[in-house]
Amino acid sequence: MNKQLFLGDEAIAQAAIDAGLSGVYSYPGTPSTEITEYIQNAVKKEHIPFLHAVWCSNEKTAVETALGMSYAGKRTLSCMKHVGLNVAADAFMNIAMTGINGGMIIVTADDPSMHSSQSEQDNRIYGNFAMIPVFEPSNQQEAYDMVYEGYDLSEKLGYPILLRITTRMAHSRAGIVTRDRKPQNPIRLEKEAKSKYILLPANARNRFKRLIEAQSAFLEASERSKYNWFSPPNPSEGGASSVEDVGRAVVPVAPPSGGHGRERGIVACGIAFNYLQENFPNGFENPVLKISQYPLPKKQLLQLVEACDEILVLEDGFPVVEEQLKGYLGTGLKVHGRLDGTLQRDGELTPDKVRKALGLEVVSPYNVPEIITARPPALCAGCGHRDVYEALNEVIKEYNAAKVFSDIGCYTLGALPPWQTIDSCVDMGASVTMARGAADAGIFPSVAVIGDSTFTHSGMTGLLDCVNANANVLIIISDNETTGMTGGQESAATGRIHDICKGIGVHPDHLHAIVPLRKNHEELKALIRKEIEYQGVSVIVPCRECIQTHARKVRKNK
Ligand SMILES: Cc1ncc(C[n+]2csc(CCOP(=O)(O)OP(=O)(O)O)c2C)c(N)n1
Ligand code: SF4
Repeated sequence: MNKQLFLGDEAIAQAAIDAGLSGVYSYPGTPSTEITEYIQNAVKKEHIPFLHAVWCSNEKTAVETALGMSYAGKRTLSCMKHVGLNVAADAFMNIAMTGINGGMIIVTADDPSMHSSQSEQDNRIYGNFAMIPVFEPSNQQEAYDMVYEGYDLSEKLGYPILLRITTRMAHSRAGIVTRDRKPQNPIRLEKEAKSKYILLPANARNRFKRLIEAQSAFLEASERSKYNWFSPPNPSEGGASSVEDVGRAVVPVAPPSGGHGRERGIVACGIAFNYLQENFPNGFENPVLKISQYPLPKKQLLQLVEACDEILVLEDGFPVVEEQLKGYLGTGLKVHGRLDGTLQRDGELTPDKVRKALGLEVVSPYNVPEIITARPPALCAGCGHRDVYEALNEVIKEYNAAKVFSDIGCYTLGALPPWQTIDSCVDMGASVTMARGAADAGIFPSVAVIGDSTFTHSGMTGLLDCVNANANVLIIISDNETTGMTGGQESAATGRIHDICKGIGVHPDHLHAIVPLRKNHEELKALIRKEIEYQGVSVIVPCRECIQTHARKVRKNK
């Protein structure tokens, strides 16, 4: 038996390698980034042949590339943070129509409580929307097993699987039992490939019918899944159940106490099951339905409903299951959870919140010592973004109504003191497009500040719109030659940002490169001033490597 300590992200990565992965295609985003990084490191360390581990320009290109590998019959993975699936959604929804050939798993790492995100979003809804199976592990070992076995299921069903994890699952460690490594699939093309992948209306209608027909197989897979199980009340005791009752149960169940029993059943989804276990280390007192695979296992749900008058739904994220239960189980059954206030509607689920929802006293053994105070994030000393904001601030002060639309990356910290330069940060690429819209509305000067990775992810098309419209905007691409915010992954167009802008059609007279250093402060200010005054599209590319990425490279070379 090989047991190793892994982060949830690492367990997923190792499982994919062990399952015979041929390609991981991703775009970085906390808390998913470590999956792809782990595979990249493993490829280097173990010299795994024919395993591609690649950062793509964005999540959509990543998922589509993964589909190309699956088309050839090989196993593939694509990982992203929750908002990344919004970017990949066009591909994602249509892959549910085409189906797959080689096994395909798409990982969405959701971030309830928004520890490092601009929105809270539960991507189980995307799985439901696309009508494909969803896995939601309750612990890291399950995450490993689900990925290891998930490729077989994906190939058997002919559809991709969405693996949904949350921040705690991704970033906490557990001992993982790993399994034997399988060989990669050979290239294996399908006979009916054209009718499957050419989604012309006639084919697409057939494919959608197939997807609808496949739902019964997905439901059967959920109902038979070892990751979903119902622990019924023991009929003779009138309360708790025994381990034997649940077949694959992983927790012993204690005798009933204090009048708890069959009247209140608990549905615990994904990591919420883990939190429930934490509160009942000696076994559950209520009937429990554990759910880690979707579509919802109807058979087990009906068993739970028969055994209980009320149901408490524990899930980390949106009230996805709670809403479905309220809908399809009809009236007469009380369903509690995030919708009726038993649990807080927003924010991450925690063992203490579960405890409170169960009506138990919350005693937190961990108090944060007073000496620890909150420290707001800040740009590193010596960061090139600082030089950009210092110059920009001095120039825009000369105008009454300047607006600076920004984007997502380290440079978003320009929102905070001492700079407080930026007026927006919405979604990747929105700086350029919002600046154009505001300019159209009459805002002057209308400036965008965007990072290099964000620019190649989603800013380039917006710049083309600006060029086509000859919008009166100044776009500053603050190029630090890396994807700084997520830990310094390579940026898709390092060394080529200037040429890309030229290719998009920015006039060479209004396209400038400069090194953002104190000694160039006056020159940068003069450039900004000059280009604000130009009536049309101007782009300034201040370019200096992120000092953290640079320091990492130096350490590595030593
Ligand atoms: C759709 C989406 N994907 C991924 C992320 C995670 N993310 C936030 S900023 C960023 C890129 C930052 O790189 P860059 O634009 O070069 O700016 P830097 O942090 O280097 O200053 C990423 C990948 C996100 N917020 N949204
Ligand atoms: S990590 Fe790099 S880009 Fe981010 S603040 Fe630090 S120096 Fe600047």
